[in-house]
Amino acid sequence: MTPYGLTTEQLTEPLGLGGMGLGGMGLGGMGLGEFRPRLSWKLRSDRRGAAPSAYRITAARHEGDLDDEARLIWDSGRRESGDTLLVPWDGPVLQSATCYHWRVEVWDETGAAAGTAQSWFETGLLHRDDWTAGWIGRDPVSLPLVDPPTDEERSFPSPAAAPLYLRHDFEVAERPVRARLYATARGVYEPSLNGARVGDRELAPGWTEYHRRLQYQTYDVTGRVHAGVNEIGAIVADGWWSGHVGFDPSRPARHYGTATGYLAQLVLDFADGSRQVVATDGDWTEGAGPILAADLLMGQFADARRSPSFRPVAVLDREPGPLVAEPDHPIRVTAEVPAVAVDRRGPHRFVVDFGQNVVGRVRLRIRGAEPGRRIVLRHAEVLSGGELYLDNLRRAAATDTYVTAGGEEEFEPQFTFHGFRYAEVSGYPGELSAADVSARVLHNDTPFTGRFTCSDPMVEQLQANIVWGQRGNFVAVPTDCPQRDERLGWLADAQVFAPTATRNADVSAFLARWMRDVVDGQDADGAFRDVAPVLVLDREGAPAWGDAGVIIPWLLWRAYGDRRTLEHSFAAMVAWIEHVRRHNPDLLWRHRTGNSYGDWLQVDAETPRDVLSTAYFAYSTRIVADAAEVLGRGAELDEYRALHDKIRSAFIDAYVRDDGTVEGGTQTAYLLALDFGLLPPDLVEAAAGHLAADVEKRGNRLTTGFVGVALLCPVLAEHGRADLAYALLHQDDFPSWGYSIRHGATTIWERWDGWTEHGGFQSAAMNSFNHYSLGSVGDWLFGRVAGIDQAPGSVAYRELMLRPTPGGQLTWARAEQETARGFVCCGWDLDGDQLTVVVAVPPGSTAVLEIPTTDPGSVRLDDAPVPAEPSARGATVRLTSGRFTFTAAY
Ligand code: RAM
Repeated sequence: MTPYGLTTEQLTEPLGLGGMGLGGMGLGGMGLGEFRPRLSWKLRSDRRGAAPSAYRITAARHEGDLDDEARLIWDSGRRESGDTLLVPWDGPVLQSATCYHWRVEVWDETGAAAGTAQSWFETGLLHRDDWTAGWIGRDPVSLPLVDPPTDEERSFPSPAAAPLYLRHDFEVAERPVRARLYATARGVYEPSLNGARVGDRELAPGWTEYHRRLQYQTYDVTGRVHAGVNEIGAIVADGWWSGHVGFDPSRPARHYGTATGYLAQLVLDFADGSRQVVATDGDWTEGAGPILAADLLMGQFADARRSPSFRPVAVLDREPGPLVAEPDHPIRVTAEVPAVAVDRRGPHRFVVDFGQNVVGRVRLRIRGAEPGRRIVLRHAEVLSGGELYLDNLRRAAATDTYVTAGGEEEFEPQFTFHGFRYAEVSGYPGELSAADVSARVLHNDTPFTGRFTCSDPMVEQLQANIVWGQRGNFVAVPTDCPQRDERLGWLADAQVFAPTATRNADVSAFLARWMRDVVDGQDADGAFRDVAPVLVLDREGAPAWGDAGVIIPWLLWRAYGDRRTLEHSFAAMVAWIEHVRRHNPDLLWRHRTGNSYGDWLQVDAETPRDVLSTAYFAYSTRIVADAAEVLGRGAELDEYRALHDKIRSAFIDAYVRDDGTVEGGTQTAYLLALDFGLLPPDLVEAAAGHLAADVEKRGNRLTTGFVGVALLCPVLAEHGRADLAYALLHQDDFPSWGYSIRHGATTIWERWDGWTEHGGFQSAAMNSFNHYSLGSVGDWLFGRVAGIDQAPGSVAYRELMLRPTPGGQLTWARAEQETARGFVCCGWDLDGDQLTVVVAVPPGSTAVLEIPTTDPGSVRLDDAPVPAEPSARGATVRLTSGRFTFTAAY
């Protein structure tokens, strides 16, 4: 058995780590006590039954010192514990800007030493006093630097708001042995050193509730600073700070501020122990450069003929403000998708098809253009009549313009992003070849650690569409969509999709960071909002929307063992329940339901809003009680268990009849009542029957919207109707996942009827082709089709419940997940009446495997008979860790 995959605060070898306190202001989590990052490791073994029994963590300032007991700065000693997850740093108080190496040593269940692994993390600037930099920017009263705007530029802000080009020369006597750049912006920025870009982050510092928390980034620039004169610089564009965000047309009001700014500090350490700090101050210069306008929604305008001219900056602010170290995976370009077709549409005009709806931007190579040629790129998710369909982008112009300088050129905008499968390139000189154009994909670079495969290409396409939807919408915050003038952190979308997201990728740090925005957005009455960060929709969140504030911290605990986010969110979770209770003393949630969206975008059904709201009130209350239990808060546990029981009784009295029908009679009404455990036990079967009957009477078709759809297949399968769940999965008549795929979808559509044969496009006012919400079925593909799930009460896949479910037209299916504890796999394969089941359980975990066999006596492991308990679904086998291949009669 060996440890591997070491992380600090759920990140691999993070540079520039600081504390995170929920809602906490201040640097590095100041005010929340000392910063104690949490250390984790995974385990693997070739031996069945391997499990950890003890661990020891040692830490040192230098890697080599880990071997020298006398030089350790922390030695946990041998701890008799199987813990592997999020063990808090217990060494000396951490210093700013310091690298710490740590090693974990593990013992197995026999007490034998089982190997070691090591890793490191480096702290950021943890204290206010570490910052000497001031905010710099453009003097608001200075004259515009550039010519009056042309027609193309008019859709952008005034030239005075052109991106800031910043520059400063500094001298050093010798090469530093270590150099770090700490930087952030009011806007989005790209730092540079001696003429070359620093780092590979995109759209830094990301988007947070800026007035509460602004993230700074740390870059290792050792080797980039030389003796003599060096030049440090940056470009800063509007981004979320002062650009167009969401559907609020009042951009001139600016959401966070009227002007962009930059704050940076370069810390140079020399061999003799001396230190030099180069910080943003009044000595820097600023100017306008080739990028004359850049906006997340509108696009970018660059004139390559221009070179920046510089003048003194204005010092905007000497206080750094509520800085926090970047706590999660930054946005990066993670893939480059080649053009699959380039179609010439006229002189200098081409339509490019990338074959995949992506989020990012186009990279274009241009050869031999005359200086001053204007090349314009427009983007669309779909075509209409062979041309770009732009209406559904609403106000998002998504247009990039490049004015050539001549010669060999490459253009890729850097301060914008678009959602597109197609791009129109006009003004291009000569023939555009597919080799000269590609789509660069960007998103928060969460490690994609899950894989689902099966025998049906259509279902595999569904999984691919789900993953592309996740990539495209985990950009800075979990967004509803990436293309139109919206791109907001909608709470319901995030909570219905989050379980699926945790299957596909390690989104632990990403969602935990966003939860702080959700909590910060809570109003004084305890209401979470519909979106976070809060920019629009300034009222209480709707049922199932606001509830994300309760559901996601609980999910992060269940999926990743992140107790701290649960702890830090707990008061806010309680306040949300109290907000609903206060305004609904009869416990039916009918008041203060915000914009009450109901089962948003349901088809041919209308789930009563109060049924949905009250079900969610009960569900969230139960989670709060469960969370209280985990956190050892007895008073709240009793309080919210009792409240849950009362809400459930009120639900039954108001909405459930003796024949098991639920008010409204819709699929979603039954799904909520069944999945949230709201029905009297003796009516469960009848209610499940009504649900199945509704699906059947519609010819195996669904009616569910955002809220119900996540529960549809799981609940049917749970109640003995896996056949119907599969019928829905394979359905390709309207409405279904398969319908969109049959019509070319490469991402999940916002609406079942985004485009139909009978109606064409849905209203352009709201019709995204890249919305992940209806992709929440992905959790079921992993959990039940392939069969990886965890027992109730299990945390981070410690007690696995493996339930492979052959069915539908599938002959095999398999899921793999690199969980926080290690590798988990479950797959099945049907060959005539012989079933093969392959599973992997990581050290320290156990599993209950249900083998769906017709004959429990036929179960064999490694070709030898193995005792299996007969069970309702066939046979049950209890497993410790290891890899196993079973066969059984089917
Ligand atoms: C739409 C968003 C989002 C949804 C809300 C109710 O505008 O795209 O997906 O949650 O409405």
